[in-house]
Formats: sequence, structure tokens, C-alpha cells
Amino acid sequence: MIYFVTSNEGKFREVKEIAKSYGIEVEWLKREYLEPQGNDLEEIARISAEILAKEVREKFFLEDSGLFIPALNGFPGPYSSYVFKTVGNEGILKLMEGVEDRRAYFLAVIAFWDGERVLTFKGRVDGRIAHEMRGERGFGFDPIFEYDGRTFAEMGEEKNEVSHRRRALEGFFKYLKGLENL
Ligand code: ITT
Repeated sequence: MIYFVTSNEGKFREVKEIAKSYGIEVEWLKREYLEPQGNDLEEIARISAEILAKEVREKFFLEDSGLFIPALNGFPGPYSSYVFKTVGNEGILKLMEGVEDRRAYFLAVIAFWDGERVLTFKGRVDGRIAHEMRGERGFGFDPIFEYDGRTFAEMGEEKNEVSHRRRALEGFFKYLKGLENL
């Protein structure tokens, strides 16, 4: 069993589901934590985990993720959580009005505190910003993020096969499994 620290229920559900397919049990440590500001998601995740390690005695991991839009110079990127809570999907759609280059990607960085140090694992998925919100599943920016013609919110469970989160967790869970076999 391993603790996953997040205040975001959508993230936890997906992580738990993906972990199951690797035979790993994840326990939800539901709480917010201090995140430093910065442009580098990996740095933010690493420092957040180091700070949190002073309070959490067990091994744990957290995940810092964000939506990056090249036509907006990478916005909202590391500020995705704040942007989602303030202007949301409508705000992003408005900013993208009349913009032809609709490419976007999600990044996820896992930071794992193993009791001594922090290890990081990254995942990325490329897609496009839709012209309108579509789909009922998922969370956050899922209704406006298109992957292969469908939004993540339309893909439901299938999102977990290709998402940034899946790709980051794959590296992490393989690492954990490797330790078991030592
Ligand atoms: P914690 O920090 O407590 O884990 P958070 O929601 O603040 O929760 P982040 O700081 O990592 O998480 O912010 C990521 C934001 O990006 C989050 O608010 C989501 O709206 C969005 N996001 C991340 N992954 C996503 C996904 O798979 N689908 C849609 N939106 C996502």
C-alpha cells in the first residue's frame, strides 16, 4: 500500500484505477499542500514533496499536472489549478477564439518520497483544444481536451489508457515493482 496525496478527487479516482491494473493499492491522503511558484512542473513537484515529507512520516507520492497551450505560450501550464478554479473551461475557450493553432498537451509529474529522497516520473499526452465543451466524464479540462477526435470527457475509462497520468504512473509503478523483485 502506498499513500497518494491530493485534494483532487478526479485525480485520485484515476490513479486508484490505474494502480489496480498493476496490482498496487493506493490510499488517499486527502489534503492540500504548499506548492512553490515556478515554471517547471518537475521542480514544483519535487519541492512540494520535500516540504510535505517533513509532515508525512510514511512513504507517499503526489502528482503535479498542467495543461500547456503553445499558441498561448504554454499558458496555463503550472498555473492550471488556479486558472481552472477562476475562469475554467469557458475562460480557455474564450482565449482560444479565432486561434487556428489549437495544439495542447497535458504534463504530469509524479514526485515519490521514498523515506530518504524524492524521485520523479513524467508523462505527456498531446491533443487539441476543442471548439466547445463536450462529454460528461472526467474532471477539470477534460471537456475541452481532444485526443484523436474525442474529448477526454467523452472517452471515459479509455482516457486512462493514454493520459499523461497513465504515462507518468507507468514509469513509477514499474519502478516500484522492480523494487519488490530485488
Ligand atoms: P492537488 O495539487 O491537490 O493534487 P490540484 O487540482 O490543485 O490538486 P494540480 O495543482 O496538479 O492539482 O493542478 C492541475 C490542474 O490541471 C487541475 O486543477 C485540473 O483542473 C487540471 N488537470 C490535471 N490533470 C487533468 C486531467 O487529467 N484532465 C483534466 N484536467 C486536468
